[in-house]
Amino acid sequence: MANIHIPPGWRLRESEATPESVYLDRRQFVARMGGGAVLAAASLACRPGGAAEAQQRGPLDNIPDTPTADLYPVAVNDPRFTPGDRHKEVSPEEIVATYNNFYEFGTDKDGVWRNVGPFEARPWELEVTGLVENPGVYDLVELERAFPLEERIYRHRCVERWSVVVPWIGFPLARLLERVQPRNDARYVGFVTFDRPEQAFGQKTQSWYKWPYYEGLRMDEAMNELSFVVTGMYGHPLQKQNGAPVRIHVPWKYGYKSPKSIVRIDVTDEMPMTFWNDLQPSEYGFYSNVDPDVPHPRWSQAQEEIVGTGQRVPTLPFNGYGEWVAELYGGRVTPVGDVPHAR
Ligand SMILES: Nc1nc2c(c(=O)[nH]1)N[C@H]1C(S)=C(S)[C@@H](COP(=O)(O)O)O[C@H]1N2
Ligand SMILES: [Mo]
Repeated sequence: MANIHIPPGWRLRESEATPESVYLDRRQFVARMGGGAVLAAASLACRPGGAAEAQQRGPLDNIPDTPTADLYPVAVNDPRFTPGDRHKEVSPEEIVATYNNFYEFGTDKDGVWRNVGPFEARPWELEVTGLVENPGVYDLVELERAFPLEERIYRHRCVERWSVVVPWIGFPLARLLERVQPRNDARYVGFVTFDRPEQAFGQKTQSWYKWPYYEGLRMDEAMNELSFVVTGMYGHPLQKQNGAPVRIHVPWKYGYKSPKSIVRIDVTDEMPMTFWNDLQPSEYGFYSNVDPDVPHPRWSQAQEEIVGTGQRVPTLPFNGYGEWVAELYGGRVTPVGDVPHAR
């Protein structure tokens, strides 16, 4: 396509990249949420979900009903995975549920939660295809009950230079892959998100994106103990705006490497295409490890804002998870050739 559309959030100049919410203290922020619902009602009237529903439903009211609700919260939280000395404070759920990237529901970060109403996130099937001994379509409920669920407090670092700390609930992707048994020739794992323009107005109206959203990992990355299949957050099943009912979280990579609401996992012998790499390969690589020393072509990655705190902190190589993953890349953070501007 001749015209590359850069998402609005990423078009910001360096000085403008600070999210609005970090300027507001918590009281102001919550007050604005309440007032915002009334203001937003007029513009929402023409959107799926409608004004009435938006006024009734708050940002924390987007947990789909599930017969697995009894599994949440979980008791297991292995402190080995919890961030160490820096940016370790868990972000309030009000922040994580109202400041989202999920372009299927529009590009306004604080509007996503208002637009997810029509999205039917349960029941849900997850298909595993490709180079595995046990391909198949799995009911998500079955998977939630098959693997012990645990909580992982992970840093999430968006390429736009904001970060949050989230208590996710789920199970390691490695457990699922062990169950389906990749064949010897399997080298990559691809993920594909739902395709439902009737339920996700961003898929219907933003035709310049190549829906559905797709991502991927190398097999050894996917098998790393950190790579997580997420079905819950903050002690309950996932909110729709955070990728209900099942998403991936890969904490040492930029946020776009963690696809939400996935319906398929493809095990392949070729490197899969990914949504952002496909759209803008000069800016977004396949590996996309968090790297403070490789600036985005349009902004530095040396620092990040912790959303909701007003704090700006140095960004860490591999987002602070180097001890788990540096060996996968021979010590380099950004592999050679991942993005053309990296040295
Ligand atoms: N399906 C899908 N997954 C997605 C995205 C998206 O637009 N669609 N955005 C990505 C980006 S850029 C980020 S930063 C994270 C945001 O996750 P959060 O809103 O739960 O914090 O989701 C990632 N996964
Ligand atoms: Mo992101």
